[in-house]
Amino acid sequence: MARRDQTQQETAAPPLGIGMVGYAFMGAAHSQGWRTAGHVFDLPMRPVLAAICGRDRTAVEAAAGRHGWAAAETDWRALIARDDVQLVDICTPGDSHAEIAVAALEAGKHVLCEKPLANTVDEALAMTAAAGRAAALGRTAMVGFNYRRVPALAHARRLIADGRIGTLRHIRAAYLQDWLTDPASPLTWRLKKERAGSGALGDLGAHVVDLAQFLAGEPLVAVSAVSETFVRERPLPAGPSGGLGGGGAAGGTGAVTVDDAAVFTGRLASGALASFEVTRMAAGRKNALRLEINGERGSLAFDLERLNELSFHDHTEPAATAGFRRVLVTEPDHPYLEAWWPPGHTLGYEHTFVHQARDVIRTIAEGAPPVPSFADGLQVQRVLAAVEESAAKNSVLTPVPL
Ligand code: SOE
Repeated sequence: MARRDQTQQETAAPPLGIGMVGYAFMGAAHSQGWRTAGHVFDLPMRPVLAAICGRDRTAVEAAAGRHGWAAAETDWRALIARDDVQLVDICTPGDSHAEIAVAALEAGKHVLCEKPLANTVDEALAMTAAAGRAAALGRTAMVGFNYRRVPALAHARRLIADGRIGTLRHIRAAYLQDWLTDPASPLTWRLKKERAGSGALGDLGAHVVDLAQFLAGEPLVAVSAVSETFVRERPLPAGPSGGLGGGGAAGGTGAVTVDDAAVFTGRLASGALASFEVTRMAAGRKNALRLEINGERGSLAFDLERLNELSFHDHTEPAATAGFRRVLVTEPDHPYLEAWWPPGHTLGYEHTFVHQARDVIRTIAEGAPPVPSFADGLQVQRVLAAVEESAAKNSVLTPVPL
């Protein structure tokens, strides 16, 4: 691994002060990204973990110590106002994304915002407009679709763009988790519409919709959906939860106001067909994000639980020897792999956040257009809204006669 010498980097690269709002699961993952990126990649700016923000002083100070932040704030407005913060990283539930992002951009800060960009299309529109105004002043606004930074998926995007599987016909996507299978699992914020916007759809569907559009290089133009809330009442949680399933129950129950699962089909601009399944109730599936793309010249397949691998079938090869083969995506000329370990020494989930930090910093330093931009996040939001609209209208369901 081509580790950079810290002292040399400190003198060579100007600092970029990061201020992060939120310190739970995503806060921890992003912290790792900011901490590590400058030690692995040659970066034009040096990320400095200036301050982290959360409402509970004791908890946020503990998080600052654990994750390496120099200071802790309990008010996000105070975080934005700090002179040592040039980039605001938003890792809060979706209901606060728009307010924080717009305020940060208007204060002249760069912004990285966790997915889904917002809870509604209107919020995403306001954020995208603010990002447009800020871009004119040289500020970057990026949305945290971290799975674009899995080397195998970035490699798949390159292969598709290079025509290696030809004209696209199908995208098959599933994102399956199981942490809500137990009806006794508590009613955390992820199950409340006013906090999370939607359920498996916004949480997991946002990732696979973004990936489908990213890989195909074109948008979804129509969808048809069904969704379900299998467990409509759950125990109230004992306290705030940083994890997924939450801690214990407090006594009493409350209503689940989001979907547990959604299944939808879609048509891409080129006419290719796509299918999606997202659920947090697929018993035994922990973080199974699976994609298969079929083109007229070949196919690609990916499974996040084996994220160093990409399956590739070249349909132009003689049938006698053609077939899916496993490409181990750990070569130095694979995306993001130039600075990591020797071939075969694999990466994991957390590296996507290191790669994200790398890309954000390079984008800011180069003044390049952000990818994925808030406009990309808005496009995903529009797809999610269309899925919800279709699922709400049972008219899209054509009954099958018994
Ligand atoms: C929970 O389902 C979750 O943490 C998502 O919110 C993340 O975006 C995904 O990366 C892993 O699962």
